[in-house]
Amino acid sequence: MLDGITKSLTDVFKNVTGNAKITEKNITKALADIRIALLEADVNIAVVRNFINSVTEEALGEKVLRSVSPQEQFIKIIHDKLVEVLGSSSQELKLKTKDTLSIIMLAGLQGSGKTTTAGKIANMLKTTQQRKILLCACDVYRPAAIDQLIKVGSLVGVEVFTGDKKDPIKIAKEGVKFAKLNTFDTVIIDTAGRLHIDKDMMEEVQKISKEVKPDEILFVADSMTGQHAVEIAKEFNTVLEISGVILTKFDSDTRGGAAFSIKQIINKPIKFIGISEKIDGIEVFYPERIATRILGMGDIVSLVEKAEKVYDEEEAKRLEEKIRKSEFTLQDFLEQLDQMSKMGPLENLLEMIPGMKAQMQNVQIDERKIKRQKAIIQSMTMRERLDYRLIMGTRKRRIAKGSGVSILEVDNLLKNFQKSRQMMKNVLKSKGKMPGLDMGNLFNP
Ligand SMILES: Nc1nc2c(ncn2[C@@H]2O[C@H](COP(=O)(O)OP(=O)(O)OP(=O)(O)O)[C@@H](O)[C@H]2O)c(=O)[nH]1
Ligand SMILES: [Mg+2]
Repeated sequence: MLDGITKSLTDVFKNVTGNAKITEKNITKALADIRIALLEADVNIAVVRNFINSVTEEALGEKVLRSVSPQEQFIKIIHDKLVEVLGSSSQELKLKTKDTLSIIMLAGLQGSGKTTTAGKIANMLKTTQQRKILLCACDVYRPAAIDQLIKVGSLVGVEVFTGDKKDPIKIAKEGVKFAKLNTFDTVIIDTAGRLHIDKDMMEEVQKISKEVKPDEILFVADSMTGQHAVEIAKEFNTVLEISGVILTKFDSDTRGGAAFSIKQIINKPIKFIGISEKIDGIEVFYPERIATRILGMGDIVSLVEKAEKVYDEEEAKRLEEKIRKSEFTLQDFLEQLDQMSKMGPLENLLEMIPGMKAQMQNVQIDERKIKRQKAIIQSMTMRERLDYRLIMGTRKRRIAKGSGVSILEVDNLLKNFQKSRQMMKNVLKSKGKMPGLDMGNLFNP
């Protein structure tokens, strides 16, 4: 699974060497190679473009860690972006509690694995949640389809509702009724596959869905079909409220295109992957694990994570020292604001300073204000940033003009800066025991 892309990426990383920091020049080649690797893995072109852009942006703005190489840092960035593309976190089925009937409907192309997956989900919910499950056979077109579901049902040990074996919508409706009458808590509806997107068949799933209002409509996609699966998913997503995707045949030699593209293009989470033909061949989809598997570089990723933590701790100590000595300058403040725009580590940073956390609780961080404050400080000369006392009348006017704000705003920033600096110092002195301090001042004037 995903071997091709893993190998290409491994080769790319071998080539990102040197000890300088990450620069546009030394990653251009790597990014070009990654782009090719992703396209070869059949990832959607728009997804590839976004991926490369966000990696570039992140890599170039990255703080340089002393204890790891730029190569290692770069790998960590790729890893994090992969996780993001794949969906960030795992997603569970959203079912009702057992005292109310939950309905799951499966839809997808012919041979994508719907019937097999219906059995796998039934088995999973039965064994892990002790649910009482009814499988509902709504594929009346392929002669052996109903028998196949009956076989799956007996393998798992759950009942199968077949109804009149003629009208899929009626079967679904009656199946649900039957389930309610007979105290089942979950119905799983297996639908007919389509060779291509076919209007009548699409209407049929749409009708079933309208009739029984499933809690989960899962689009079942064969991961071997690569990007093609994304196009199909898009079509299904327009007629159905798809709640999640299941990628089957992940055990096969898939190039990964589907996994990479689906979440980004239709913005629906991949919930499970099928990993064998067997009834227990289903796994929760963990973006983090898949990314690590693709990169095959879990060690490096955790190494960089550790280094980042050390860096943040050192940074916090440095900051603490500066505050103590009243050396915390507007330039420091600007750097913190920069950090804050990147995923808000400032909070984390300040939290590490003893006693600071409690003071940070009511701080609301307003992006626009942060931007304006940054603009104001950026309009100052370095000398001014290092010593705010140099900023007098005419210089204030120049700064205000340079950053497109009023003089009053510049004044406010300076006032708040001084006040907050003193407050932070006091907090440190009293180790957080001083009540009533509002740290929000500095960030939220
Ligand atoms: N290796 C592997 N095979 C799978 C997986 N899921 C399904 N299959 C196989 O794929 C084939 C098709 O599966 P079905 O469950 O019949 O597919 P379907 O979507 O119900 O097909 P139709 O009812 O014809 O639309 C079967 O041979 C399954 O054993 C999987 O995760 N891994
Ligand atoms: Mg089937």
